[in-house]
Amino acid sequence: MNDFQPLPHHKFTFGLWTVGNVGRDPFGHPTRPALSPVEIVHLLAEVGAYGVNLHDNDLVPIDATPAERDHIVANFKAALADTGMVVPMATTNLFSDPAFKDGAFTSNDARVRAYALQKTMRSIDLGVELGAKVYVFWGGREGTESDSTKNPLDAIKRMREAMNFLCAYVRDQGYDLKFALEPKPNEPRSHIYMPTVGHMLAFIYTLDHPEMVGLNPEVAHEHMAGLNFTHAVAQALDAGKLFHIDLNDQLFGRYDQDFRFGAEMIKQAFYLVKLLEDSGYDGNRHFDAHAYRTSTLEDVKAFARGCMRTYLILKDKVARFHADADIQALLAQIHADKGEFDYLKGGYSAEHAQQLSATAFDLSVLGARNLPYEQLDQLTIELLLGVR
Ligand code: GCO
Ligand code: MN
Ligand code: MN
Repeated sequence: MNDFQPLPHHKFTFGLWTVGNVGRDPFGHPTRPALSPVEIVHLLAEVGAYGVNLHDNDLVPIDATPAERDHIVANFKAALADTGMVVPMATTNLFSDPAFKDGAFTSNDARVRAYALQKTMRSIDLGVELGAKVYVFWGGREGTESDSTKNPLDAIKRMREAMNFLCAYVRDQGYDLKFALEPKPNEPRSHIYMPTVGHMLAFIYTLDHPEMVGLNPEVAHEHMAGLNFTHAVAQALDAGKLFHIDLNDQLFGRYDQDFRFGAEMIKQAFYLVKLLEDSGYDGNRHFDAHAYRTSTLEDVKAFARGCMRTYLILKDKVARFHADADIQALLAQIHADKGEFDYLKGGYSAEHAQQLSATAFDLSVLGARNLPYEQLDQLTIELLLGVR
């Protein structure tokens, strides 16, 4: 009997900012009290998470003295030791302070760009001290409202220079750390540079050390752009660049919702879990989501449990999909292949080209094939609805 209990090997993680979200939105004040980082570690341990991720300032206030920093970090490490929680990922807050109102690495102001680099170096040091192996970059302010204000070519160049500088810093320190870039199309800027997984993937190959840099795709961000998230993740996996993943849920065409994983688009969530599980992805499953603004503490815990439980239920559905005789029979029918074109798997050769040129294709036969996709999709829906 599968009880859908989260276990450490599932690698379920949450950010301090996720279950710590106080319910503030652009129209209203917080609806629940702030929890301290130590309280959040205990909450996450209680609900069965494996790890906790953080921005530098989720833990250490931006104006803390070095002594205050050391004291806070020591308390946090004690909470990790008490609970067995780990810190697999860390990141920098380059968006809250008004200094970053026109971006961090892409700001028009060289002083802001330099400060962003310095802040990130310190935050990388903190992340490594806490054990992080993945360092995320989400450039929420790296964009514009008006393109009169910034030349996009300058912005992309500045972003590249920043990544190259920080990769070199990590190498120079001898840190065992990879970077994961997180694209988002908009919010909080009207337009954010390199807005989707595809854009960011292309950017990575322009860096000095592309082998150190991969992606942190997020469900909500591709959905905000109206894109198929599973296809985006597949492209990252295919390139060997899925270094991390942010799971949540989000309807197309809405504000940045950050809902509980699987809360809205259950079919898309199923195909995503199927891809992650079938591909053997062994990184963290990080939930970058928060509870509804209407929730109080008990409901925040239910939110966190719900993210993990839905993932595990969908993982079970994936196993049922693979074991379902009717589904597998349809797939076998769809993929039936007499092997007459197996020679093309060997790629191009002059003989293959000649053989192919000499082949006659009967388009009426190809066009008349029965593709039982309605049947297959209905069986998938019935499986998800729990009647098979
Ligand atoms: C958002 C982003 C952030 C980042 C976080 C970690 O839409 O606000 O998803 O939550 O993931 O800053 O880099
Ligand atoms: Mn997001
Ligand atoms: Mn995110």
